[in-house]
Amino acid sequence: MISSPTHSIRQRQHPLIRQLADRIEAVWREHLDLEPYYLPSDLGYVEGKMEGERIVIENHCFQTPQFRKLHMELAKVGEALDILHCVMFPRSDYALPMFGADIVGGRGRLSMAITDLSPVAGDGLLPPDYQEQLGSMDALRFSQERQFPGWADIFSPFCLFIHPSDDGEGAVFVDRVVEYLELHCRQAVATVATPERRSEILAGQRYYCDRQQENDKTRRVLEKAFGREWADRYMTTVLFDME
Ligand code: BLA
Repeated sequence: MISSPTHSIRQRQHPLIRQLADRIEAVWREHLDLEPYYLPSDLGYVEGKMEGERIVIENHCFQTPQFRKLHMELAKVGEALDILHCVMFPRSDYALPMFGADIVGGRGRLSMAITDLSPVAGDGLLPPDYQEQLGSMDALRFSQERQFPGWADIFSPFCLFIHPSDDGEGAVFVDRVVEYLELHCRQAVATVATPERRSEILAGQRYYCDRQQENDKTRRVLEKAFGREWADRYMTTVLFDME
């Protein structure tokens, strides 16, 4: 395992993953006041071996006045698996939902794409402004929606979870991820802190992270390359950590 970047894996990712990574960073830069966020130094860039295939993980992190951590991760497992993972963790005095996206592809095709603005409020609902704006977006139809696993009770009714049938659908999906992200950034900078809701928000974020940590598919990829202990540390301190 090494932890010093040689060169970015972005250029070698599926074109839609590369494009989404660039667009996510552009939206963040346009709307938010970005400051660096430092991961433990051995976890920013990591390489491992999985059944003879090289796995490379590259993390990009920032913080802002509204967000404790903006995290985008690009991962590549040999030629078989390209992954983009992104989560925005609001500070606990901002009653904001969790933006999340996970796109998996490989061998030139996308196999899974999910994005959501997930509620963390005690009533389980998105703030009214979010419901209104998400509800007024054109409904999209994808040819193959995917079935949610059992742990996925954290997602909102606006969650998109699909198997893109081709790059055309993939591109429609990517555009919608960017729309969710822009909505979220505009809302976030207009949101007033509510420190009195801190314990409610922390409980909601804790529930979100606990459920996400039950994703065996992610865990298995990491365990095979880095072992059980490392995978657990990574899932609880990098992918889904708490304030
Ligand atoms: C599924 N996530 C997956 C899959 C892989 C990963 C390989 C299976 C793809 C498939 O079934 O076609 C892998 N994702 C990773 C890895 C990392 C990663 C290795 O981030 C990190 C190194 N997952 C998230 C976020 C969401 C999410 C933010 O990280 C949602 C907002 C959801 N991923 C999610 C869901 C599945 C998935 C719901 C399907 C799980 C299932 O079908 O059991």
